[in-house]
Amino acid sequence: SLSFEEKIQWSLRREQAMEVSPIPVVTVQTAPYDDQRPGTSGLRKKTFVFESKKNYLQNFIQSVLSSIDLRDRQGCTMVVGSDGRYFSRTAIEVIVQMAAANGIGRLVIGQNGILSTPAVSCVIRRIKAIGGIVLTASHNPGGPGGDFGIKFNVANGGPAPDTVTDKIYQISKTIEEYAICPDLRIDLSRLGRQEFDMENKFKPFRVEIIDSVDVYLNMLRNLFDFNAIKGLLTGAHQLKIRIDAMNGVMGPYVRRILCDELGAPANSAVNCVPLEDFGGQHPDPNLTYATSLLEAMKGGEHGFGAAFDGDGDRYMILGQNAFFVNPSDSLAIIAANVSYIPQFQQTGVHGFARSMPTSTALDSSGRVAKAMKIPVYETPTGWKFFGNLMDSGRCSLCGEESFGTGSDHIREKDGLWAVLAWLSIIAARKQSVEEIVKDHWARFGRHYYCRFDYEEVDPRAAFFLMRDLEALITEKSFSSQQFAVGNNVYTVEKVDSFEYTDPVDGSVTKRQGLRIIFADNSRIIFRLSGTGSTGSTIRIYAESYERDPSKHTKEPQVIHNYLNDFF
Ligand code: G16
Repeated sequence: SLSFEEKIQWSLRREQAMEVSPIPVVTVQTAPYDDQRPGTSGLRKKTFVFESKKNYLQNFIQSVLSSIDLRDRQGCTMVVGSDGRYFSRTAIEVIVQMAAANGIGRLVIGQNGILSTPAVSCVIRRIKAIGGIVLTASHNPGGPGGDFGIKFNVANGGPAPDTVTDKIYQISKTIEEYAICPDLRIDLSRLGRQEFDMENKFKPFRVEIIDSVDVYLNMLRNLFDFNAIKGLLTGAHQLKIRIDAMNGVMGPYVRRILCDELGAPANSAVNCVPLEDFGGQHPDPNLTYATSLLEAMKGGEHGFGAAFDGDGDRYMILGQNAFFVNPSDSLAIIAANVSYIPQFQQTGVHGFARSMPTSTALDSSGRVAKAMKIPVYETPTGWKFFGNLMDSGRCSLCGEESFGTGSDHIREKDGLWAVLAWLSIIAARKQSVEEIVKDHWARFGRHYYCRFDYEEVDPRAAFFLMRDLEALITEKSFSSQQFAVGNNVYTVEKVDSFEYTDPVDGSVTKRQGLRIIFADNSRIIFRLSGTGSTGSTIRIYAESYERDPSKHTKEPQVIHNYLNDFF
C-alpha cells in the first residue's frame, strides 16, 4: 500500500494527467420543450422540473449557448454564479461541461459556485466577459420542493434584453441535440485556474475559480467613502445595525464588507451561511417574510436594519422600532440625497428611472431633478429595460417597487449598494432613518403605496380577466368618472395599457399593465407578473398621493380600504 506522501504524489499526478488529457465532446439527441420562454428575469420553474424532466436543463443551456454566434464563443469568457440554492452545483457541472463542448474559451466561476447577482454583473463588466449565467430563482424558496431559475446576462452585465431572450426561446422550441463533455470535472472549491485540452478543434478550455467577494468589494470601495461609513458603525456613538442575509448568497458579502471592512460588530449580521433551502424560509426581504428582522428591530436596540433576498439584488430597509422604508420611497430618497454619495459626486447624475408600477415618489422628488434638469424615465417592469438608458449615459440611478434599487455602477439592482447608499446619507445628515423619510415626505408629499398579489391563478382566467378589464376601463364612459372614497374624491384622468418606446433603439414594448391614473396622480395598476413558477400571478398596485404633512402618519394599509370601497 502507498504511504501518505505517495498517495498525495499519485493524486497530484492523476490530477495533472486529467487536466492535460484531451476531453471528448459528445452530441446527445434531445426533444424540445415548449415552455422555456424566459420571464421578467430568466427561466424560473419548480426545481423538480429542472431535476426530473429529461434534458430540461441541458436544452435551455444549449439554447443560451447557441444564441451566441460560434465565432464570438471561441476565446470568449463567461461568468457563472449561483445563490447557493439546491441543484446549483449539479447545474454548474452541466454548464461547465456544455460550455467546453460549445467552444466557450473560459469560464469564471465564484468559489463553491457562490456569486450574488450584483457580483456577477460586476465581474462581467470588470473582466469584459461576453456575458454570464446566474443560477437563482431570486426571492422564491429553494430546495427540492422550491424553485430554481437560470438568468442569462449579456456583455453590459445586465439581464438579456428581449431580442436575446426571444432568440433563446425560439431555439429551445426546435432544439434536437446538445453538445457536452461528460468526463470534464472541475473543483469548485479550489481558487485559481484549471485548464483542459479539448478533443475537438477548439482551443484549451479554461476555468477560473475566483473569490466570491473580492472584485465586488473593490468596486464598492471606489463608490463610497468607507471611512465615513466606518465612523458611523464604530466608536462610542455607533449606529447599531442588524443585517439579515436570510440564509441566501449575501452572507459572505455582509460579513466581509459590513463587518470586516466597515467595522460592524460580528453579531450585527445574522443568517449569514448560504443554505440550499434557505433554512426552509422565503428569502424575500419584505414585511411578510423578513419577520425575524422585523421582530428584532421592534426591540428598539438597533437604529438600522436591512435584509436581502436569495441572490442579493433585492433589499429592505427598516429604521429603529421597525420603521418601514417603502422601496419606492427608498429610491426617491436616495435620488433626493445623491449629493451625499461619493459615487455621484464623482460622476454627476444624468437621469433617474423607475419601472411603471413603482410609485411616482421619484417623480415628485424629481422636482429637485427638474431644477437640476435631470430627466426621469418610466420603463416597463424588468431591470433589463434600464440597461439601454444606462449604457447610453441617460440614467444614473433607478429602481423598482419590488425592493430593488441600483445605479449605473453595474447593470443589476444591488441590495448592498443601496444599504451603503443609505448609510452614507445617514452618516452625512446625522439623522435617523425615520427622520430622513419624514423630512422627505414633508418636502415632497407622501405617496401611500400598496401591492396586492394573486398567485397561482389559472392562466386562462388571468388572461380573460385582463382582457375584460381592459375593455371595461377603456370604455368612453369610464374616463372622467369620479369615485368617492372616505373624504377623498378621485377623478379618472387617464386610462391606458402601458407601452414603452426605448429612447435609445426605438424598440416598442406593449401591454405592460393597465393603468388608471387619477387627477391628483393617484394610480391603480393591474399587471401580470413575469416571475411566478406556477400558473399566473396578477398584481394590483395602488398609489395615493398626499401633500398635506398632517396626513402623513396613516398606515399604508389605508389604501386597502380605499381599494375595497373603489371596487
Ligand atoms: C425580477 C426583475 C425585476 C422585477 C421583478 C418582479 O426581479 O429583475 O426587474 O421587478 O422580477 O417582476 P414581476 O412583477 O414580473 O414578478 P428578481 O429579483 O425576482 O430577479
